[in-house]
Amino acid sequence: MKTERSHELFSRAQALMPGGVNSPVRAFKSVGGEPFFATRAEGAYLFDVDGNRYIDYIGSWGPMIAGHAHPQVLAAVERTMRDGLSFGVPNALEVTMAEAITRIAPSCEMVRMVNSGTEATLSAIRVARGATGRTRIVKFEGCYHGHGDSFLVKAGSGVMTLGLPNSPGVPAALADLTLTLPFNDFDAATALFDDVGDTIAGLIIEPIVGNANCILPRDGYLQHLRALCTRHGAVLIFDEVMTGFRVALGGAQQRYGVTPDLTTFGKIIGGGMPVGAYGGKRELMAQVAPSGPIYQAGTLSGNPVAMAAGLATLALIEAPGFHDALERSTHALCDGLEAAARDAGVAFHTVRAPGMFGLYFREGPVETFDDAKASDTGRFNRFFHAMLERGVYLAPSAFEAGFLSSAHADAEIAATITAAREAFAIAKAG
Ligand code: KE4
Repeated sequence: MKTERSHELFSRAQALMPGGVNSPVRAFKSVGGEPFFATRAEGAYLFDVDGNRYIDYIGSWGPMIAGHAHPQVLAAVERTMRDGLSFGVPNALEVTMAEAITRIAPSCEMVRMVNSGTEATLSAIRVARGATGRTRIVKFEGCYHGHGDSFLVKAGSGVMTLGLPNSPGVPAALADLTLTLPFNDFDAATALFDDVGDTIAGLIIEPIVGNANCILPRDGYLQHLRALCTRHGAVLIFDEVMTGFRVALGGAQQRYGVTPDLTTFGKIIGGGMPVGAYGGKRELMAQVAPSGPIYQAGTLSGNPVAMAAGLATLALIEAPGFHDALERSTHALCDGLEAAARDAGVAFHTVRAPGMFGLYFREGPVETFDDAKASDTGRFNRFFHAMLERGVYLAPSAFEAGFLSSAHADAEIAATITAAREAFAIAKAG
């Protein structure tokens, strides 16, 4: 596989940007080797500077649920940008976006647009702290909520990928206000709330964990956390930056029938442009400036071009049957990979949710962070590179989820499984 031009670009990049990238997980640190540099993307495919084509199971880490460069999204961007790129005053598309989010996720009576998932989660815990007057937050080991100081405690995604227990630069006084729980452990959650529940401002969770590989909530677990937060007056925050609009149109809260007090969004609602959002109960959101004292702001929040890209993407995924089809293709992919692994005699397990999946080189089930960590990362890394050489781009970390789009059709899934048959043998050989 030709990699000369990517190599040359990466050499230049490393002298100019930390690790040669603008986001750590892109650097291939945990899987080894060097990242490829993309030139363009279309549908289910990425193309790199050396002329290689990949079936893309990352989709820019979630936004590209309708496939890359969808004509309707591009047309909306082109149409909108001709009237100006940013106004710094309200524009009608912000209202349309707020109407769409509050309609699709009715737990959000009010919403505020921001520019990233990190901004959304930072703001949500500030609202929880401001509204309750309490200071402690609860997060879950392995969950990632962006790079806000309070979240870089036993976090997942790139923090875990790089094996960073917690990040330097986060004052201990602040980190001490973040309590962590093991995901899917009912008793640990009950014990913590019984002990200090009345000091907890908010609990933030990925309702389906997508940043420690992929882990589903056990039956009743989200309901259990809902009851604990209600009983102790803590704000329940669903971080749906990844799951929102993906695992169901209304996200994990619709799929599991649990209503959070606040929800954070990102990725899909920007359609590839920088967008995040947070929203929830009116009594909480009304406390955000300028209607209330809890401050949060952003120069480009609600940017018309970003709103146009997000709204065009939401219009595509609201099509009847969109998520059913996405769920079917996710199962087809994972069933095929598991069959290929069985034929190769490799211990392998997949965790699935509509449009997202986790690959584990171990027998199932995988229901906790410790289960996820017991996967054979050496085999994953060899599998990753064998698949890349065969034109399939998986998450460059054993601790990330993969993503499908509506552009991943039978042909792409069949080609992926064909590549996997060889890649499993290579992974096993060591
Ligand atoms: P951003 O600030 O990266 O837009 O969103 C942070 C975030 C918040 N919450 C959840 C559940 C998330 O998954 C993320 C970001 N996801 C990672 C992928 N694991 C983004 C990829 C990256 O860091 O480059």
